[in-house]
Amino acid sequence: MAITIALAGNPNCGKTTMFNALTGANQYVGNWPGVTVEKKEGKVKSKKAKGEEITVTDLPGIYSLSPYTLEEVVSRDYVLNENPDVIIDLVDATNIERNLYLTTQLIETGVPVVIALNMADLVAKRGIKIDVKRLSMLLGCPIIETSALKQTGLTDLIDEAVKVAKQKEVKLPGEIFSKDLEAAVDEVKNLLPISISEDKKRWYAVKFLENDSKVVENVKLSGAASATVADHRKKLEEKHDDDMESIVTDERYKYIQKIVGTTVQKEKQKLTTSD
Ligand code: BGO
Repeated sequence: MAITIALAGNPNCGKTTMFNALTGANQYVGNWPGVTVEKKEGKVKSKKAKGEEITVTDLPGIYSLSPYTLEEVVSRDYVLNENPDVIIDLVDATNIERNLYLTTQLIETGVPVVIALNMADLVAKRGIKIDVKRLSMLLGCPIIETSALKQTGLTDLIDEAVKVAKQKEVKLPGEIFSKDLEAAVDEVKNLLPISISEDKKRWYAVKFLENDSKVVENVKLSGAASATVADHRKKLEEKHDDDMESIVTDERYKYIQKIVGTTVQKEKQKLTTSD
């Protein structure tokens, strides 16, 4: 079976180092269609691939799947329209809260995600403790600790990605937002056209609530459905006294803080000696 992996992550999370470590010299560089953003693809080196034909597409480094930069649009179009078998989401474990913001969006796209918790060597060195099993359980996706620099965990990462790619069912995320927002997401899901597959509905519902320009332009809703979405948006904005995008961002960060609070013990504070 030929397997396609999308490699996603924030800028500076170690994606280039990881891509090079996985693919070695088997790389092809081009551009994403219609834009001057570099596209890199490669085949996973055979020792790690264990006989499978695995292609890795390196997505541009991004912080979010919003529609504001070319890099974000290229990444989300690839994930939503090209249907890779699995996303490897590279998370810089030394900067976990910021990196998990993208993770919470990737797991909504309906494409299975495996997290590579990268910079494991720095985590150990700095004495940061992460309950990986619990974090994996809370996020609902497998996590493999890696160091792209020291090339550790890479075979396990590819094994896990292949395993997940071969599973037919996608595990969708549990509740991330507060009750009222989750209820609105559920109702908007029911208004989406049948062209949107069940596993992608959550991502599109959130985007319709945010009034995401590209989604509104590309996915046509009936007049009545659009009015219902606008009504949900208005009620939530009034209740939270904020605009919808900020509400969603805040709630993602609150969710991340909650799960990081019970799974990550930050580095010990250095004691300063006063003289
Ligand atoms: C420099 N562990 C450690 N310790 N470092 C890592 C790891 C890891 O697992 N993975 C990556 N790095 P990119 P993006 C650098 O370049 O792959 C390091 O943006 C330096 N350079 O070596 O470029 C990696 O593609 C001088 O560090 O990330 C790189 O995602 C001093 O993380 C940086 C210190 O990796 C970003 C580091 C001249």
